[in-house]
Amino acid sequence: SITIYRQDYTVPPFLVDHIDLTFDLGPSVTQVKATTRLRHNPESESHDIVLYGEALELVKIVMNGKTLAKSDYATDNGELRIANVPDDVTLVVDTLIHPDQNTSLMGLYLSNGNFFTQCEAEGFRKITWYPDRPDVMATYTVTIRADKEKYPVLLSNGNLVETGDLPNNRHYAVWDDPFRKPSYLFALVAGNLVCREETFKLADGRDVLLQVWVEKNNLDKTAHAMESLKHSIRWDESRFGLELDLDRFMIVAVSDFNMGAMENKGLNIFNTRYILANPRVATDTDYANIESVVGHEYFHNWTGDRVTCRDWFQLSLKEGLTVFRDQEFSADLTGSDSGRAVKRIEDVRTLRQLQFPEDAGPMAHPVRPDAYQEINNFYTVTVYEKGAEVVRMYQTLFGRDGFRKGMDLYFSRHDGNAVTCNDFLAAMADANGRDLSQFERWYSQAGTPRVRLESHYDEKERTLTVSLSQFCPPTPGQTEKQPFLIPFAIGLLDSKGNDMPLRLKGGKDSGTSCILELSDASQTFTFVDVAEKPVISALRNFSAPVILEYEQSDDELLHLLSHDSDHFNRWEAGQRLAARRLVSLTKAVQDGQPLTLDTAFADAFRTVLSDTSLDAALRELALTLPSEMMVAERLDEIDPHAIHQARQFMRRTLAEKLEKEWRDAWDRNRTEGTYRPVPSDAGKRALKNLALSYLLALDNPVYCQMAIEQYNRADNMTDRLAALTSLVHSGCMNRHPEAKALLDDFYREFENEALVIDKWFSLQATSPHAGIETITTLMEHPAFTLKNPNRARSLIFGFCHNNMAQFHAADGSGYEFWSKNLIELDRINPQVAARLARCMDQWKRYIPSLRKPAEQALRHVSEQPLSRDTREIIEKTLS
Ligand code: BAL
Ligand code: ZN
Repeated sequence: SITIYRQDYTVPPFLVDHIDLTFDLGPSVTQVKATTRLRHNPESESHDIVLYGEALELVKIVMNGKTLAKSDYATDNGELRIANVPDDVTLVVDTLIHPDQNTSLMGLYLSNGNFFTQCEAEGFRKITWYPDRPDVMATYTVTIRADKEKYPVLLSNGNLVETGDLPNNRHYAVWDDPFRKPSYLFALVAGNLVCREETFKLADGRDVLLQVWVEKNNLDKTAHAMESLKHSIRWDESRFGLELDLDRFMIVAVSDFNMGAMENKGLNIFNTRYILANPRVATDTDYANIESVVGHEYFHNWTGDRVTCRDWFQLSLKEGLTVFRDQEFSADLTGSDSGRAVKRIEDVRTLRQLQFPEDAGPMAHPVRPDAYQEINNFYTVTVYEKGAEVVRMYQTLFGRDGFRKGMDLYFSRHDGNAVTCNDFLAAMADANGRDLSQFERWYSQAGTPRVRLESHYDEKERTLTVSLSQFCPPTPGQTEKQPFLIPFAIGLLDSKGNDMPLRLKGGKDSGTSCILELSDASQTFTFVDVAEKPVISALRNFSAPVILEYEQSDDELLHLLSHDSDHFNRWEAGQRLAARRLVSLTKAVQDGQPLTLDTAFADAFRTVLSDTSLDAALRELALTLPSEMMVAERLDEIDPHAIHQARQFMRRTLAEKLEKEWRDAWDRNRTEGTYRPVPSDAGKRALKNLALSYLLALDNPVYCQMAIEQYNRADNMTDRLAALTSLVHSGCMNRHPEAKALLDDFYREFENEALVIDKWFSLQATSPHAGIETITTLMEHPAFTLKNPNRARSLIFGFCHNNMAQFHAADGSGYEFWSKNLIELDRINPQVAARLARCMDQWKRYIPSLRKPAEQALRHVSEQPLSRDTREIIEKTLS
């Protein structure tokens, strides 16, 4: 495959002022006519027009009125080049495409008989030949013609300017988008859809039309998406002064979709899973995800659409920034400090669980990658989540006001343009009068930096010296790393647990929390007037995406767990206590030693559980043990079975020792009245359901019965699904026929709710009791299909990615299952397949007995014909 390098960027030889697109829609044949006005780019030395196309049937190209002969242009590897073209050109390109054969879900495709498009990153080239690159921005006029009865609704970006009837029961609509945009933001939807709509008043007094389009049977699940959209509009107005620039803003839900959602200008297209919700079918988590994804796509209108990326290496320019914005949006919407902390903890958990392993594995890449074979493979947790952490660090360094100044300058400089990560950095630097050249390394260097902390308290001098040193391990293609600029938040607790006033030597008072700026390989900071030996609260609120290496004693961690005013670090202390024990328990399992859990630890958990002054949501997070994947991260060699057994042992022991408290928690956190997906109620449900899952670890029929009753009584999906999941995952299901019947009951009840059936597959696929036979049986279920990404993900990813105990079966059957399905899925949908390929990222760290079958499975896949997407992943994983 061809590797594309960031350094090879050249400006486009021709720019497009306007494109006129006409679609004659048919499921098996769609005609596309693209009329483009091109103009030579004075910054380019080339006079060649370069168009990109894939899986297109070219009918003809007409340039300035003359039909081109085959000899007038050259095609090679998806490029069509017309050499030595005059400065001003009108190009008419006629093509045929075949939506019903398009299983890749890129370009124009069908879902439940309706037409949808997905163009990011390079899907527009599956619609017509075009300079499909993000730095070519044009205004669009789109005419859609289709059968009136089958496709009554015809949508595209911008404003609806004309509709009418045509012969043969057809009709048409013309849409005009006055904002210049790259082709990846183009969208078209045609089909039998209905919408919830509202007129909404913007801060400047303008009325805008908001619409959420769905299939008819889903109209009753659109209220939350609409509310989330209105919250998003208000939030961007008040926090960033950014207004909606269109008269109409549309959201469309589609059930076959590769990604979560897509920010097409004025016509966002969403995976149904991030739109549809009512209490019967959606969990608290679904509600929260919908709010954040609706926000995310809406916020892209400024950070992505108005200011876009110069090239795909700059992807994090829009994604890191927009994830940061959606994180802040969700945090602000909770309306409380503890709500903000809950959100922060959840986000950091995702980062550590998914991005840290990526940064330490074969696919490690900088936030701004230097090279790729297939750009789809770089929509990663590094670009998104680590990218968001990088953006967050500007705010940590400059404060909210300084960050806002940087944003304002960024928009005033770059609105309407395609720019780079360095342009964003320069706006932040200039607005705040700082040289940020060192900070740029966060964009250019891959790998998670480790920060080592050592401290010394001088009782006589009453000083505390804190030494910080940093080291970043090598990653593919980057052996040596330069020091990062790391904002390191720190606080000191006295023996009573109170925050101590901070004063750095030679500096002024800095409150009770301050940011140390670590810029050298190692640096020492001295605090003066420190009245007693403090307990250090380090890296508060996770102020930088680093791994902290700081050996604190159990006593110190217990002190932080009980008292830290930084909610994040209270949680962190509990996680460190648990992780430390999980690592030694894992070793004990491996060595055949007896497993034990100390009373001090159980008592600490008991105290948290019983501390009703703490929000239920925070208690739930604190009492959830680090995942198996998190434990694996801390070990040089991964023994999945030992990790699983260690964690199960700890869960069961905590269940036994805290049985009474778990019971109380289950009893006292029932929510009253009608279901509301608000943080306070959701937190209670989460704690109650965590309690239930601990109790079920006790293998006591009383608790099985309790779960069955919760299932039967539940008036919402959160409680129902939690009960069912606990029953299945605890093994209760296998021992009690009454419990087993619930799984069938659940299926029958929700047979017509695809998203709930996804949950049904996924909860079984992730069960520690689900061996390869169970999974194979589920694959044969009539409701299973590889063609629908959500369904494929629910079962196959559920098993391969979220069922460590079973996927790593000693006989290699899990890996064989993976390779077989990967090969099949790759023929249908390369993008989704390449994600599945990532399940083996860590194989070199498995214990030797697993490494062998893992390598076999990988080699078997690599010997097949593969898409560019999957090939890139497999080769990097094997190298
Ligand atoms: N731009 C792809 C989907 C998203 O990040 O919003
Ligand atoms: Zn995004």
